[in-house]
Formats: sequence, C-alpha cells, structure tokens
Amino acid sequence: MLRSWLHIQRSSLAIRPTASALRPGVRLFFQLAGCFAFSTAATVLAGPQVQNNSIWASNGLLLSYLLLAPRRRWFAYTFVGLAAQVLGGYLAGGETWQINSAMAIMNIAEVLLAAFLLRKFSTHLPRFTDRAYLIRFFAFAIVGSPAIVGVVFAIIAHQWVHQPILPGLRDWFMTDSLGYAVATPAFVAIFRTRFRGTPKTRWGWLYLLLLVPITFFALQQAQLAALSIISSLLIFILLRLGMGWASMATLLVALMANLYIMHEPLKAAHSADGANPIIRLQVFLTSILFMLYSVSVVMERYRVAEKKLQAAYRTMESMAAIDALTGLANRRRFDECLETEWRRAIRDRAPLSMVLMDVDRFKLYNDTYGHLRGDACLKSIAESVLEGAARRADLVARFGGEEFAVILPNTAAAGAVRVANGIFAALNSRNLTHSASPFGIVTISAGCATVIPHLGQPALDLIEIADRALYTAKDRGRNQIFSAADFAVTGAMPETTPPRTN
Ligand code: GH3
Ligand code: MG
Ligand code: MG
Repeated sequence: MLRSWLHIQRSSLAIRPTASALRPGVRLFFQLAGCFAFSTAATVLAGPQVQNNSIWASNGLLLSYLLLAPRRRWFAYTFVGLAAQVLGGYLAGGETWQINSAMAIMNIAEVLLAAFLLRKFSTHLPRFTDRAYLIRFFAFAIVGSPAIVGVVFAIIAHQWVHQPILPGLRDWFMTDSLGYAVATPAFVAIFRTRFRGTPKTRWGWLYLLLLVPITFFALQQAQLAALSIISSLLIFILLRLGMGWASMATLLVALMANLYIMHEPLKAAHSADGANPIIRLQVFLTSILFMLYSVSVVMERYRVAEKKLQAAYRTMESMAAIDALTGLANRRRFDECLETEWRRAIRDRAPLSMVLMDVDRFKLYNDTYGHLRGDACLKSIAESVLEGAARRADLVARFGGEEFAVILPNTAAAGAVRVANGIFAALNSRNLTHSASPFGIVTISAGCATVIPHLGQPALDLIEIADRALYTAKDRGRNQIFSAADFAVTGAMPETTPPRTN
C-alpha cells in the first residue's frame, strides 16, 4: 500500500519515468494529494507555530517536491503546499487564521525562493552527496532563503504583535533552516529510492525500527551525552546504506524529538544543565547533519575514485588479454581459456577441439611487401578466422607471430574440420595477393585436434596434437587442413581441402 503510493509519488515527479498504469492527469492528482497530505501532517506535527517547535519540516518537504518536479508543475505544488500549511496551522491550533495564513504565505515564498535559486544554478536533480550541489543547497536553502524571509517575518511580527526582532529572527531561521537540512534530502531520498525487498532495504527498515526505542530512550535522558548514541547509529546507517537512508533516519529522529518536546516540555526543560530544550535539540540536529553531510561527501569522493580505479583496472586487464595488432585474444587469454575449457571437458566428458593455423610462406610475404603490409595482411587473416568461427563459445586467438588458434568447446572432430573449412572459405574470398607464393594468394595451413580429456591429462596435449596435424598439412603441400583424427586411421587419406591451384 505504502509502496504503491510512493510509486505514484515517484512516477509523477518526472524523476524516473517509471511505467505506471495511471493516466498522467490521475497521477498528478495523486501526487498533489500526497503533497497535501504530507505537508498537512508535517505542519500539524510541528505543533502550534512559533511555539515549541525545534524544526519546521513542512517547507523542506515542499522544496523536495519542487526540486523533483518540472517547473510547469510548480504552481500546483505551491498552491497545495499553501493550503496544507493553512489547514495544518489551523489543526495544530494556537494562532488565529490570519496569523496562520500570513505565516503560510511567508513560508511558501521562502520555499519558492530556495527552489528558484537552486534550479537556476544547477541543471541536475538534487544530489546531496555532491559537494558543489551541497554548497548551493547550503547557501540558498539552508541559509539564504530562511534568513531573508526570517528578517521579513521578524519585522512584521515586531510591528504586529511587538515580538522582539532578534529572537523572532533566530527562531524562524533555525527551525526553517533545520527543516530544509533534514527534510529535503530525506524526502528526495524517499521519492527516488526503490523500496524493493532487497537485503539493503530490509536492513534499512530494521535500523529505522531500532532507532525508535533508542531515540525514545535518549530523549528520556534529557542529556546531550545520551543523544550521542543516536548520532553513532545514524553514522552507522550512513556508512552501511548511504545518505538516503541516513537522512530518512534523521527525519525520524527529528520527528520524535519534536513530538517529545511538544508533549513533554517540562521534563526536557528541567534537565540537568537547564538549557532550553528546543535550542539543545537544534544544536544536536545541526551537528548531526553537519557530520552526515561531510561524511557523505567524503564517501562519494572515495566511491568516484574507486569507480575510476576499477575502470582503469578493467581496461588494463582487457589490454593484457587482447592482441594489439589483430584485436583477437592474445596468447595469455588463450592459455587461460584452454585450461578452463579443458577442466570443463574433463568434468562433462565432452570433446574439446582446436584448430591451429599458420600462414603459408609469410616470411616471403614480408620480404616482398614489407612488414607494414605484412601487418595489414595479418589483420585481414585475423578477420577471416573470426568470420569462420562464428559460434560464441569459441575462442579465437593469435597464437604466435603468424599463427592463429581457435578453441572449440564441446565440438567433435568433424565440427573442428567444418570450422577450419569456414575459415578457409572466408580467407579465400578475400583473395589477398601473394605473388611470391605458389598459390598466388595468401593461404594458410590448419591442423585440427580433438580430445575427450581424462583426469590428470595435461591441456598441452591438445596443442601438441594440433601442432603435429598442422605440420602434416604443411608437409603435404600447405593451403590445406589436416585433422589429427586421421592419424589413427592407418592408410586412410587425411581429411583435407585440395590445395588451390591458380
Ligand atoms: P611456412 O609456410 O613454412 O609457415 O613459411 P613462413 O615463411 O610463414 O614461416 P616462417 O616461420 O619462416 O616465417 C614466419 C614469418 O612471419 C616470419 C616473421 O617475420 C613473420 N611474422 C611474425 N609475426 C609477424 C608480425 O607481427 N608482423 C609481420 N609483418 N610479420 C610477422
Ligand atoms: Mg610460423
Ligand atoms: Mg608460416
């Protein structure tokens, strides 16, 4: 139920184009309704305005909606937020409706100012682990906007109800500023997190659950030291599950602390140090937030550095496995693959085949055309070999200078010869001139070997058999395939393709 509701909130906020069965209009309606319900609840939970609240989450909540929504929806959200704050203020009681409305208007103006500045100076969605974004968030939402509107509020309150200017400004600024610092990242995280039943999510809920009695206990102690248990747990959540869960946990703590102060003001007020409980909680929340934000920025840096390192390592590894000239697997990769496939073949009692190829009269090619053209020719041959061995499980490698090899898992002798024939056909169709060769074009010789390996047999056996087959093909006049299966058949004609005659 909660999950599907959050899904609607998320999908309509244009953050993630999640597939939804709802029509856009209906979705927007649900989103606005969600924003209204949340904002009203946040306003009511904060208690009577100006009095007894240590944190004002309603503005922070609305700001998270605005930051995630497209600009054209801002008017709708602003209107809903205003209505919610007026209603919430009325439900919470304590002030006349005129005062409630005036405060709501100032609050909404403050949110709009923060949202406008943040949108103007950043092109991406809110990212509270990014240092640059965090600095802007701090400047515009946590400090700038509440300070500007706080001054306006303090002056009006002074004129209207003769409230002293400085305490008025301080209260407005602290409660709103903390509200943004806690609620905006928390709600952005809530709207952007997919609450699937992953182990991480399960741990997240468990920690939040654990936080409730611990916070309750710490608040009962009414001493700053007891509250440090909470900060330790929050840091732990941050390190294990990231900033999203940590800000949700902080929101939970702030909510509980607010409720506690509203309902148990005396107990907290008569604490050992005699400090104002609201200010003490604000100091506590500020220090927690500072810690969470700074740790998350450092963590993000490490994460980015780690990603870069991993990418560099992957590149290096692939470079170490690929032959620079032909782009085929290199000898190292070939050896690794042969070992793996050999073991698999032993396990499965399956045949493992290999085609080993050597370019005919390649020294003469180099002598005739030079090494650079020789290199280009090797590239063409490599492409032909790749074309011929089309199966994905096959590994095509440059075995040595002008030698190539294909490993064919789960392939019997006839299959290996078929692959070799395919490679010959691909190479012949290229018709690469080799004037010094008796065939007039570039040709190769191939040896095919197939083994059903048994335990204890070395993988080198397969290479050795293929090598002998290859040299038989060379001996027999080059430009042909010889299958080692034919060694066993006494007197039988080796399986070959007839040499090309020009
Ligand atoms: P055969 O038909 O008996 O195989 O004769 P061949 O000339 O191909 O055999 P040999 O082993 O005498 O010569 C191989 C040649 O391949 C010699 C070497 O210069 C050339 N070669 C090996 N690697 C490369 C390379 O990366 N680039 C170029 N251009 N030539 C290479
Ligand atoms: Mg050779
Ligand atoms: Mg050769």
